[in-house]
Amino acid sequence: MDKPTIIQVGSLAGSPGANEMLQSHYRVIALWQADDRATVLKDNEHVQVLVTSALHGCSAELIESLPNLKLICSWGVGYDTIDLQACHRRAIMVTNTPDVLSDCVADEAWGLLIASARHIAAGDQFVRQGRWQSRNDTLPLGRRVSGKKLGIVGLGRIGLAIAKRGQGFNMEVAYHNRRVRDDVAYRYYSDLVELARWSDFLVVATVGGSDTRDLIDRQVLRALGPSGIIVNIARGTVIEEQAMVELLQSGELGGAGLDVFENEPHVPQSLVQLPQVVLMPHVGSATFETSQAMFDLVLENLQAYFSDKALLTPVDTS
Ligand code: 8YV
Repeated sequence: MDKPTIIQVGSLAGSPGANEMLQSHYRVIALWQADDRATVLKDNEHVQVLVTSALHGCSAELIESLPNLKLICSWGVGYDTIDLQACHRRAIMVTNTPDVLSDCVADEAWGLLIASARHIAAGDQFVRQGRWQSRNDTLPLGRRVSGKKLGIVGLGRIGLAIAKRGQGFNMEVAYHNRRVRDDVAYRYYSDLVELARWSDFLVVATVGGSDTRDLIDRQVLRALGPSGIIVNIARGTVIEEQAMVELLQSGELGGAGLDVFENEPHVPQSLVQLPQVVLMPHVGSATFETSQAMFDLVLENLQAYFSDKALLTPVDTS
C-alpha cells in the first residue's frame, strides 16, 4: 500500500530520529528543503496533513495554499505560531503535545529561578576564570529561595507543575490566571501588579500570542522590585522586553531567568551584558525523554487521523 503523503514545514531534529521516523511511515514533502516552495505546494495541493512544531508554526498563507488541508499536527504545546483563525475558518483540525512536557518545562523554570537567585551561571564563570583564587574578588551574595513567595502567571498544566515544586521549597504560592481555579488552594490575584508586588519570584507560564502580548509590562516589573526575580519559560512576547532590560539596568528589578525572548533567536546585547540574568535558548522541553514523548504524540495523532480514529490531543480552534 502507498504511504500517505504529509507536508513537513520544518525539521524536527530537536527530537532525535523524528525526521527519519516520519519518512519511514509517510511520503514526506519536506517544505524546508524545497528550493521552489510555491511549485512544491502547487504540486501537492491534494495533501490533507501537515506536520510542524511550535517553532516552525503554520501561517495563514501556507494554509491558503493547501486547499485540501484537514489536519495540522504540531510538535510542541504552544500554538501561537499557528494561525488558528485561518484553521477555524476552514475547519482544519490542530493537535499539539500537552502534558508530556509539563514536568521538564517546570524543571527548567526552577533551574532558571535557582540559577538567577544563587548566581549559578556567574559562579561557574567565577571558578572557571580562576577568580576564586584571587583574594580581592568575591561572588555577590545571592537571594534565598526556600520559604519565599512564588507568584505564577498562568496556572495551566505547566504553571501547576511549577507551583507543586514550590511547595517542596516551602514557598507560599499565589497566581494570576484568566480565571480563578476552583481546584487549587493557592491564592488568586486578579491584578497582576498586586501579584508582582507580593511575589519574590514571578514565573511566567502563560500562553503566548496576541492576547498575552506585553502582559508583564513596566508597571508589573517595577512592582516586582529590586529584590524580585522574573522567570520566563512561556513566550518572549509576554514580557515587555525593553522595559525589563531598562529596569534590570537601573536596579529597579533584581534579576531574570529567561528561556524565551521577544525576537528569537535574537537576544538584545543589553540583556547579554547583564550579570544578574541567566539566559537559555528556548529549550524548556528539550530532554531526550520529553522530546521523544512529544514526537510519539505527533505520530499517534497522525496514525489516529489516517485510521479514522479520534485525535488524541486536539486544540480548541473555536
Ligand atoms: C520548545 C515549546 O519548542 O512546546 C512548546 O511550545 O516552546 C517548547 O517545547 C522546545 O523547548 C524546543 O526545544
